Amino acid sequence: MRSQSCRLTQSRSHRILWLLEELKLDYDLKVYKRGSDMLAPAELKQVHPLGKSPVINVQIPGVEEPMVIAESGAIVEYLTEYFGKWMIPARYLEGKDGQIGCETESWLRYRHLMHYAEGSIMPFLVTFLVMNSKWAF
Ligand SMILES: N[C@@H](CCC(=O)N[C@@H](CS)C(=O)NCC(=O)O)C(=O)O
Repeated sequence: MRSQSCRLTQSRSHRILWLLEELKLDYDLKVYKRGSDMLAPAELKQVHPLGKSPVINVQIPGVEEPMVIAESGAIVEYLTEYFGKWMIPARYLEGKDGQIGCETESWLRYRHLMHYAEGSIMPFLVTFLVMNSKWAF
C-alpha cells in the first residue's frame, strides 16, 4: 500500500506526518500553501469537498482509484488499525469480547481522547492561536 498525504502549511497535518513516520510507511507528500487570508487554497477542494487538511489518498494494489480519507481522527484510526495495531489498547477484558460494559479502561480512555482532541480541546486551541496572531483585532 502507498499513500499520499496532503498537508497544508501551519496545520493539523503534522499529526499525520508524525504518524506516517512512526509507522514507517511509504508516502508521497503534497504540500498546499495557505493564502494571504490564511485559508486553504481552492485546489484542496479537488482532493476532498471539505477543502480542509489533512487528507490522505490510499492507493490499494489492484484498485484503480485511490481511497480518500479526511478528518485527522479518521485518518489516525485507519492507519493504526492496519499498520499500528500495537498503538491501540485491547478493547475488551480477557474473555469478555463484545460484551457491553466490559471495555478496558485504557481503551475507553483512548476513544475519549480521540474525540476530545477535535471535539473539545481544538476549538479552544484555534481560538487561542487566532487571538494571539497578527490576525487578531
Ligand atoms: N476536524 C478536521 C479539521 C480540519 C481543518 O480544519 N483543517 C484546517 C487546518 S488545521 C484547514 O484545513 N484550514 C484551512 C481552511 O479552513 O481554509 C480534522 O481534524 O482534520
